[in-house]
Amino acid sequence: MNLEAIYHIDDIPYAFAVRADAIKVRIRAKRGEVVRARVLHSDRYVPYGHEVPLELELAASTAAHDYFEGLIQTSTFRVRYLFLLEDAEGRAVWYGELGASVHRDKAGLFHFPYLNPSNIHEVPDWIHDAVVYQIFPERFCNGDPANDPPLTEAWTPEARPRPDSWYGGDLAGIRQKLPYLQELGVTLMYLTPVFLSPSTHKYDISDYLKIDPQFGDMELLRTLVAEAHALGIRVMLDAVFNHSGQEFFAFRDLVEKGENSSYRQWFYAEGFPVTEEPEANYLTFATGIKTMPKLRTSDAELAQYLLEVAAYWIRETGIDGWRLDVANEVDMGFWRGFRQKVKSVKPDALIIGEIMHHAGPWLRGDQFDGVMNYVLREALVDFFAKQAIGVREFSARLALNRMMHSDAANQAMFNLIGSHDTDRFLTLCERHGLGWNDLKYDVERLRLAVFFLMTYTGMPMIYYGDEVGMRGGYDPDCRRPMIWDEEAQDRELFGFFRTMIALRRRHRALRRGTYRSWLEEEALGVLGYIRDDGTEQVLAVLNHSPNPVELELELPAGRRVGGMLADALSGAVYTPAARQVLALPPFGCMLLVET
Ligand code: ARE
Ligand code: CA
Repeated sequence: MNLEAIYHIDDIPYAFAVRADAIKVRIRAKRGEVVRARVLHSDRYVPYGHEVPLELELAASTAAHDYFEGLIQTSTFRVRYLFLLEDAEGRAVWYGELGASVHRDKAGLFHFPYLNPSNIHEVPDWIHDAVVYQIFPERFCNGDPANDPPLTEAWTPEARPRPDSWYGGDLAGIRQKLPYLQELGVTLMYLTPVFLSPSTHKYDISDYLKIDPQFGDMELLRTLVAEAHALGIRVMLDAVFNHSGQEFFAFRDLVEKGENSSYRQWFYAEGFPVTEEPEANYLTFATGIKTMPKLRTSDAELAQYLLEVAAYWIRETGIDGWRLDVANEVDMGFWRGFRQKVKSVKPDALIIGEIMHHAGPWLRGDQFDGVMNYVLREALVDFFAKQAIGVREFSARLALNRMMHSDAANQAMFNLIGSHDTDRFLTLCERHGLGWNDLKYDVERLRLAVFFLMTYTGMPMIYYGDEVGMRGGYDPDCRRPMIWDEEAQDRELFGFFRTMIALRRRHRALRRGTYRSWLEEEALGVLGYIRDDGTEQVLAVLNHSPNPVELELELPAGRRVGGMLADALSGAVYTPAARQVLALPPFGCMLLVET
């Protein structure tokens, strides 16, 4: 056995509390080597030798590793454990706090000393059922021409925005389109910033306590939230606390009073007087973005101000959470206070960090619930849009992404295929068109990605307009005004989004079940996986190739239910049989559910 590959630490994501009386443990080993994995556990204070064995399940695999996991129940909240791994030849290795050994006594024991409530990464229960819709307010719908900015351009499907184009979208427009969102089936909308700011994107905030008049006012936001709630749709706003805009009162004070400003500690002035032109002598977002002076969130006074802002909008308008801009560059101590504040005002508020890379340090339960899952998006783009990786690599990348986090964090991810910061997915498909026999299959690959998103673990997020086939390259092209003209929309695609959302909402296993890879047919390009919530099992199969495939497949071993299976998409019914022949068209998919 490859001892070098075995890994476990008594910390997230290898050991974490999942409930008041249970912890999950994971252990990693070389792929294909361990045929049986067990954890032996007991209360920390019972004499050695009284440990209870628990069989671990193979939860995920990457090219190099297998991950096994299991749930340890504890009635005393004190857990001591060690692993026992066996290979195909029956050789056994013990693994504990002292490392790997063939002698149990030399391996030592891991400890989960006490399961205190604060060990649990608590996420709001409603997130499991959420389907998210992201809105860029300036571009979603213009419901009130009276508040349009002076240079508002025509809202047409041909519009191609520049960084400073205006189209007049606003809160009144979002309000008008609530029935549309309800028809689509989404249950949470996330709006990029709506506060006073000179730009179209409003990430350079002038006043954190005021809605930009181009969008509406506080009263209108309150109405929008109330009406959305009445339709079962929650609302999240964007908190931009990494930096302010240049017009923010505290920054103006700093520029005016320099060293003597009471807000000196709120920013990072590199010299005095503070100058904005031609070069900024203060730290900013990214490099040289002088419109966005960086905020010193480690400053207690500033922190208190911003926490009040966060609480204010929840109290005043009833919003259901915050998406946090540039979340990984803000002080972590600030985020801990933020979580306490937000959850004290609204215990089931959702906190989502914007982190484009691995986010483990922020997802330990003391800062965010989840993040915008750009790591997943990269895998979806490489697999579905670019066709740059095969089934096994895709599955491995999903696995690694999941195994880096606790279950709660995985469930609280905003799983996206695109956003206001990326190329649109359909455009990426087109750019990487296949072109075989003039069959491009671009929309089909978008559909397949959506099929995946709606059947995967975590919250699916739709970027406005993707559901009607909108196109667009990188910022600002991905922010074209929403296409409302039904003639110009892809209605069939809209129907597919709707169907997939409805299926997710109908099948609890798709929302709350475990995810297990089931088929990885590299040569055929077929991926199959199982979602299982303990009472229901749903099997998803997708053909990631331009060829029709027929495959005789073995239903997963240990299937609890022997009933008939039906493809929830086509309605085709399969009689129970150990082996089953399934046919999938190019880029086709099926969702087998029990009937
Ligand atoms: C403007 C231009 C862009 C240009 C950018 C940077 O329009 O073409 O690329 O400046 O020079 C907001 C506006 C943007 C605006 C920006 C600056 O929406 O239109 O862009 O302000 O004025 C990193 C951060 C991540 C951040 C992205 C943009 O880690 O947090 O950059 N995303 C948030 C928001 C943005 C917003 C801001 C931050 C600023 O979602 O909309 O921009 O408030 C790799 C890196 C990532 C990097 C990413 C950039 O993946 O690893 O760390 O993200 O590229 O795409
Ligand atoms: Ca308007």
